[in-house]
Amino acid sequence: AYAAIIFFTPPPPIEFTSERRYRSARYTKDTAPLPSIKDEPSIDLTVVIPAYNETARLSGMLETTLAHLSAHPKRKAEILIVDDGSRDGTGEFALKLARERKSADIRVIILERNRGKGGAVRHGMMHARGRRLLMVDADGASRFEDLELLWEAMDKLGDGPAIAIGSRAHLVKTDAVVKRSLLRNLLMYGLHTILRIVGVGHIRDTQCGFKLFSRPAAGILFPAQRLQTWIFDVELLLRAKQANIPVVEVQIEWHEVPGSKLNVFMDSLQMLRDLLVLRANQLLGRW
Ligand SMILES: Nc1nc2c(ncn2[C@@H]2O[C@H](COP(=O)(O)OP(=O)(O)OP(=O)(O)O)[C@@H](O)[C@H]2O)c(=O)[nH]1
Ligand SMILES: *[C@@H]1O[C@H](CO)[C@@H](O)[C@H](O)[C@H]1NC(C)=O
Repeated sequence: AYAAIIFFTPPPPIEFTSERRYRSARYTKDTAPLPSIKDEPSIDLTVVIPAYNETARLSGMLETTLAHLSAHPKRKAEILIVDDGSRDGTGEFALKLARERKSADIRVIILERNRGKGGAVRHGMMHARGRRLLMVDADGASRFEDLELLWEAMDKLGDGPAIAIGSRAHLVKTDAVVKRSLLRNLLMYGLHTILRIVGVGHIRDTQCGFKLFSRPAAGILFPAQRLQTWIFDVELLLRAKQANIPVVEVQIEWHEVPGSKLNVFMDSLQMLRDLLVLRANQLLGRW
């Protein structure tokens, strides 16, 4: 069993030198070095957008994001688009969008190899400048304006480590979820059962792609994060529980967006494997 755990445990992520640099409207040809999560914050908010093959969905999502951010001019914000080794030119496309919107602070980081959503989010968080850090999916499934709900919830948690996460649990009985395929819903209930066993049963929706971290919380969680795949949220929430970081769930709007790249069968198997890897490594004290 021990050998199996070692075998299935992913190695720590390798960061290529090129991935420590970003491009932007100012740096289209060359690149500039990225800061570290260990540094002091220099702006109010970082929005991390993991993007894999997102040329179709990114521009609409970015549009609403920028519209909302410009409605709050006092809050200095940056957008970090992390191209997760896409093969459809997402990085170049993101850079084109950044050039079109020069006034916005958009940075594009291109990962050499595909890591998975967890790896892409982690990478963005490790190189963010914000006092608060938001992760949000590139598909625009969440309503970006709901950032304000997370923001207020975090204000109540104080200045230390804190997490405010979007929750879709209140939508379970509504069309948004009922209209999903039966298989997807069955898997959702299966996942809930396993999550209770893993130790994050107190969180009603672990998988929502809309989560806000205070910089102290991000500085504790992301350097330690090991899972690069879909289930990395669970690892973060479990680590938060162990570190006594307060987590508040906030109800947000959500609508299914066509074009999901989640492969229901294969990715469920992978999630199950990674949950076991996570729990086993924790029980053994390796993580
Ligand atoms: N599929 C996939 N998405 C990735 C990867 N790396 C980063 N992402 C990003 O992760 C986010 C979520 O991916 P989606 O394919 O939209 O997932 P989804 O099934 O729509 O998830 P829900 O919106 O929660 O239903 C998107 O912003 C992707 O671009 C990867 O390796 N594979
Ligand atoms: C990403 O795009 C490339 C090129 O279009 C394609 O070969 C690959 O299968 C895509 N990956 C996913 C998961 O859709």
